[in-house]
Amino acid sequence: MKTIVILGGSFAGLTLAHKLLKQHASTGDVKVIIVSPNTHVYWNLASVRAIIPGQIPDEKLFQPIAPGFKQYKADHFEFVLGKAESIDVAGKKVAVSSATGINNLSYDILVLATGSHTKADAPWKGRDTYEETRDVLHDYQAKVKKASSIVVVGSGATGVETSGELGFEYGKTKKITLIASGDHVLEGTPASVSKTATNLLKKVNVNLTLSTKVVGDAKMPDGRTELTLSSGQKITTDLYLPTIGLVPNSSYVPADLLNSNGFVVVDNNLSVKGATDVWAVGDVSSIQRAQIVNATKQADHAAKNIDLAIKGQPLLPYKVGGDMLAVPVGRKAGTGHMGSWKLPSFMIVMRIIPGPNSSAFRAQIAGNLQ
Ligand SMILES: Cc1cc2nc3c(=O)[nH]c(=O)nc-3n(C[C@H](O)[C@H](O)[C@H](O)COP(=O)(O)OP(=O)(O)OC[C@H]3O[C@@H](n4cnc5c(N)ncnc54)[C@H](O)[C@@H]3O)c2cc1C
Ligand SMILES: *[C@@H]1O[C@H](CO)[C@@H](O)[C@H](O)[C@H]1NC(C)=O
Ligand SMILES: *[C@@H]1O[C@H](CO)[C@@H](O)[C@H](O)[C@H]1NC(C)=O
Ligand SMILES: *[C@@H]1O[C@H](CO)[C@@H](O)[C@H](O)[C@H]1NC(C)=O
Ligand SMILES: *[C@@H]1O[C@H](CO)[C@@H](O)[C@H](O)[C@H]1NC(C)=O
Ligand SMILES: *[C@@H]1O[C@H](CO)[C@@H](O)[C@H](O)[C@H]1NC(C)=O
Ligand SMILES: CC(=O)N[C@H]1CO[C@H](CO)[C@@H](O)[C@@H]1O
Repeated sequence: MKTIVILGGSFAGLTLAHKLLKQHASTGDVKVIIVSPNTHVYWNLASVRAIIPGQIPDEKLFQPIAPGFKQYKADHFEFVLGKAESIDVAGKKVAVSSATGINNLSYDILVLATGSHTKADAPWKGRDTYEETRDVLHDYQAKVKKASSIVVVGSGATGVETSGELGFEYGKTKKITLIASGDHVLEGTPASVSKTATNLLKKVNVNLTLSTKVVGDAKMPDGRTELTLSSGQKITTDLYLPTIGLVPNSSYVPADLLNSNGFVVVDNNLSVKGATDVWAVGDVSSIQRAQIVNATKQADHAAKNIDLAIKGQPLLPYKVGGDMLAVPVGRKAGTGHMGSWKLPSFMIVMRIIPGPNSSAFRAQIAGNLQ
């Protein structure tokens, strides 16, 4: 019996756990233990719309993890509500903090799937616990409702989507501003995609301030925020929503396994470089841009390779796919591209927020996806 410990209970970790459990259901030679501080998965892709009060109910944003694992034998699966604090790679154990204190958990195989968080306080990603994430989200919904001016900073997908959603809902009643350092939005995408996004943002009355950085932010006594711009101009806003800065959740990983940005370095088989029997998938891995599609693809692939490794067979190299991005702007339009092909708006609108209640999401979490 091999004990496989997976750290992180989100898209990558859960996909991998279900895959492994299905692969070994008949042989029963594998026990999967998930360690994660959250009891629910947060459909964070929809957070950009969910901060608008009344748009998406909590039940659609949070899915409980436990029901999906009821289908497996009790001695094949265990969920530990806790956080990895450190790894002893040579001794093959993880120190896990939980309600009962810190305990060492031994593994035969370890998978790092602890994802990332954002520098900003806004609920773009989950907090440690489900309750905390839900409360922060509710807090932001109340702030959005109360604000008469909102400044969003950063014109990557999250910034464009957030200001698009806010403009769609409040463009005529609140002052919505998007500030970006580049001279166009969605830098790195084909010019036509950036142009479409710009036009769509203007259509929903978003004030686009380009080639400008926020160099300072100060909370004022009345709760508003004063922003200092690189132009020297100072503006005050009721609500400041930065969207920049993704940080990998890797503080518990030995530093020699990380790159200079804190991502876990893997080889092309998704195995962690410099460690034995340790794998990494999802946002925490250095191999690809942090996207859910990549996270689940890696999880699928790692499940196959872990299987091959157990059997002592050659591993399969992971192929990094082509570039793709889909950015909804408001509830009725959007833009994006697949390689150099610009995606038509209707495809984005259908795809976006592929539904907190979409069958794919539910199946993923419930382990019904093949
Ligand atoms: C606003 C926004 C919109 C997005 N939209 C899209 C989109 O449209 N398409 C797309 O492809 N991607 C999108 N993404 C990216 C997507 O959210 C991530 O790629 C995805 O969440 C990565 O999944 P993950 O399982 O690797 O990690 P995460 O979802 O970050 O989950 C990490 C898990 O690890 C747990 N954890 C953390 N630390 C520890 C620890 N020490 N011990 C144990 N467990 C721990 C956490 O509690 C959590 O369960 C978006 C991101 C943002 C911020
Ligand atoms: C866990 O293991 C480490 C060494 O790997 C050891 O230093 C520590 O004392 C152990 N902790 C517990 C609670 O057993
Ligand atoms: C847009 O925002 C900038 C500050 O970022 C401000 O100086 C400008 O007056 C605003 N324009 C409109 C039309 O509101
Ligand atoms: C990946 O696996 C293959 C087959 O087992 C192996 O030949 C190769 O060396 C591995 N790659 C690395 C970087 O270790
Ligand atoms: C995954 O990551 C790669 C490499 O960073 C990137 O080009 C691609 O856009 C991402 N998404 C998909 C769907 O492959
Ligand atoms: C979500 O989908 C399921 C099955 O498709 C359906 O039974 C349920 O009512 C939906 N829930 C919500 C909150 O829309
Ligand atoms: C290990 C680690 O860095 N965990 C962090 C993951 O992200 C959450 C949410 O921001 C943080 O609270 C954790 O500390």
